[in-house]
Amino acid sequence: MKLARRWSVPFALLLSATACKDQGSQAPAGSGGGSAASGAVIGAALSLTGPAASYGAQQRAGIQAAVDDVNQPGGTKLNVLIEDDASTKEQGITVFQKFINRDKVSAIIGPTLSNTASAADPLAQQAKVPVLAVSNTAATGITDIGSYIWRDSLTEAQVIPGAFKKAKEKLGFNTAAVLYGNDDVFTKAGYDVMQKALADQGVKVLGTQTFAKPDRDYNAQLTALISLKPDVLVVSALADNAASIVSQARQRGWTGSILGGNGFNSPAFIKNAGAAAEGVMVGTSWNSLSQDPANQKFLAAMKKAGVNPDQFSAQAYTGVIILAEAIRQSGGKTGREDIEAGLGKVKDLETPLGKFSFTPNRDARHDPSVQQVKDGKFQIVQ
Ligand code: 1QQ
Repeated sequence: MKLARRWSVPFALLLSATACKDQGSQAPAGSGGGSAASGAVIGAALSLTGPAASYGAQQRAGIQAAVDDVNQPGGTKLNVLIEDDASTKEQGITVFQKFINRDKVSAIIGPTLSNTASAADPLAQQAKVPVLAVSNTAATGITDIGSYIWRDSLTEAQVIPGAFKKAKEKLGFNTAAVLYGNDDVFTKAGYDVMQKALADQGVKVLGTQTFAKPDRDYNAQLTALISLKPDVLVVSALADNAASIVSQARQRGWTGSILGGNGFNSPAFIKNAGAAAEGVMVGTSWNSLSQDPANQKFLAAMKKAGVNPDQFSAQAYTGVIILAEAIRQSGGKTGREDIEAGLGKVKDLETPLGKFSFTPNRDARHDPSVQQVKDGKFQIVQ
């Protein structure tokens, strides 16, 4: 493990890319956040192992690229400590405790899953440490935890209704069958939003089945759903489960369309599902085709890092940019309360996600897009 660089620059937020490079790197002892002498330290709780690891790897790359971009001479300097939340509530709590009490971070990015956030965020709220979620999309139960919890990730409720509307226009369907994970805050919340969006668009749900994250065989559920002869299959799942579900549906002879939720927005889903992923449609927070200079800068940074970017790296990169802006809005002060106050002043910030502001409830506000898998890649649906 490399130690984070430290500068004695008053009011500079020290961002060290080196701290991000080692998976599961521990905080350098004594690198407490928020002191003027050492600059501020930001903790990032990311799923580097477990079922959400494909998202965490992209998030780490996005944070690292943003740190390099922000950490220019004359710019805000940040030191981001990355820890593995292992895709679980328990490890998420442990990492948050470490960030809050030992590292004394000024703010926390993450955790990756809404499921983990629902358990860990209350600790930060209690300790008055601002949290910026960069991938939590459960519509309720995240920013509702309290005034220190913010997010730059659009919720499923902000993305799915529009995505399903566009899918209906493009694909034309009147009936659906639904499969969702019932042991995860995000997959359950996504299901609630999907059900409402289908009803609002006059789509009849012929049947609903559930699975749990450790499941690997979905044939019983898929056989039941396919026998109902729906026009479309709708799935709320994390990327690992999603890839197996889509593959097994195709193996069972399903040739119809498949609509996913945010869990599908990972190239890992396409890689693991292979040809079975073709045609899958999903709403997304990130328009990869955006010509906005902020997105072009992000794409160039990821290219330089040798990483094929996705929505999760774009949102994580944006998280760092937002924290840097919050510090700028606070006149360069990096304490917990300074960042909290600065976040409240972030408005119309140019980011890879588009012009970004927070809603009064500290949720994200920017335009979503829709993408579809074509030729083994996500392509933006115009
Ligand atoms: C959540 C999600 C996951 C699919 C991605 C991290 O959106 O848990 O809220």
